[in-house]
Amino acid sequence: MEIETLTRTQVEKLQMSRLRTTLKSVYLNTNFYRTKFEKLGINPDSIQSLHDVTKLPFTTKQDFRNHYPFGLFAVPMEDIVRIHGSSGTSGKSTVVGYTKNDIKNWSKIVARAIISAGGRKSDILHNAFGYGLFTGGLGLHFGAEECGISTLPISGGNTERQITLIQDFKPRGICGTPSYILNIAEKMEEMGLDPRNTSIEYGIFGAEPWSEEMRVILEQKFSLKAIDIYGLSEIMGPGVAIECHEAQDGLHIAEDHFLVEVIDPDTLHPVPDGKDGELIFTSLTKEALPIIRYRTGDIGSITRETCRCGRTTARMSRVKGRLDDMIIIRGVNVFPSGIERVLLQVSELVPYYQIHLVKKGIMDSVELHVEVNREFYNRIGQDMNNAQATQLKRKIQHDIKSFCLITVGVILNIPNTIPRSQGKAIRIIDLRKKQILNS
Ligand code: DLL
Repeated sequence: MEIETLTRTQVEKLQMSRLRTTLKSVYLNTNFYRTKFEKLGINPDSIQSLHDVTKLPFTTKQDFRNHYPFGLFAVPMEDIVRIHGSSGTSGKSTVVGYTKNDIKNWSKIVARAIISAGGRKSDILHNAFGYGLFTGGLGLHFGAEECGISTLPISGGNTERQITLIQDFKPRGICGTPSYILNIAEKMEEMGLDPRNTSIEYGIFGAEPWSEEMRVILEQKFSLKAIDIYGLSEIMGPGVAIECHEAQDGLHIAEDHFLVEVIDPDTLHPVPDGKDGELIFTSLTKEALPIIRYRTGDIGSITRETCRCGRTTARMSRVKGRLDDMIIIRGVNVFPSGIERVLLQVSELVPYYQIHLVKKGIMDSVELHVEVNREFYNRIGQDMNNAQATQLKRKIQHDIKSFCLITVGVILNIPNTIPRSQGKAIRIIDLRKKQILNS
């Protein structure tokens, strides 16, 4: 697509003109941004180049909560045609809205993303992202329809039925959270089916952090190409960025709709390309909910080098983790994806795990709950206290210490005991407050 091969000057010219329109809209139509701008002594004309964006205020999840439900909308409710929201597990849910035009743009962005992943008009796409308030299901759905793809709105859950439909309908593509797609593979294996024998050639996976090791497992299990898709409801939903099937080397950002920055989350200053920091997005075309410098809490880096596929759009790295999920043990910072990378290389384990944060006296510590595979379980005579099991625990502790630099407790679980995900996997269970309350 032409827009994906513009020169940097052309991209920036387009972004600047769209940013101007967005700034005028938020200044005129939302009390929230007008007040923020006035406090900083700026107005839309203060931004004369893309370098000036650092003068603009940030927007945070808390701002969404403070203006729950519709306080950040820049158009009257009669122009809103769709509302989505987050699950609200960590507070009041985040509510987002779309005009007709926003939905059209979003569909086009996701259509472009599906093509980038290797999708074609003649495909059937098995869409196992959850339908509902979550943007995953409907986001992929409208994009796939925009491509002319036959879209199966199966949503998450009811895994045996998903397997029947995969066998009967023979989709070429599948999408869902990586953890749920893994769950489908496991169920197929339990049923005596080989996931490698399905018709599926590509998978579009995202909505949660996942590692290169998880990619290898999914690609081998299903014999497919696994493509990473990124997005967040506050900015739009899935499709903000996606890998290309040609290179699978960084996620191409839809730069005609979103302006990306990377900052140091402590100093809030920009960091150079290639260096990790917090990803910040500004929407450039949204009508209902234009957002300025949203602090995603997601850690990654960007590059503006042309990709092997020929696209010139800026690419972001795989998200390493969310600031909220960062585990800090005795001054060492670790993301669950770092722990995942180690666990997924241990051949005696299945790729399911949970990280429990607990208090040992006054110290925070980490307990890794992992699950052994059936072969190992049978080999050790189903005795989780025997010498081989103890040796395995020590090996995992050692590997985690070498790679993540933290000491953890390891709890081996018998097969089929760690909860399987139907959508976004819950990796971290924080038991520290509970322990304090109970003590
Ligand atoms: O998860 C939108 C989405 C749906 C993206 C389907 C991709 C596919 P939220 O529920 O608002 O929206 O959650 C957004 O999920 O800030 C990241 O922390 C995380 N996330 C999303 N995609 C990825 C990814 C959707 N590919 C939050 N890798 C984001 C890592 C991701 N984390």
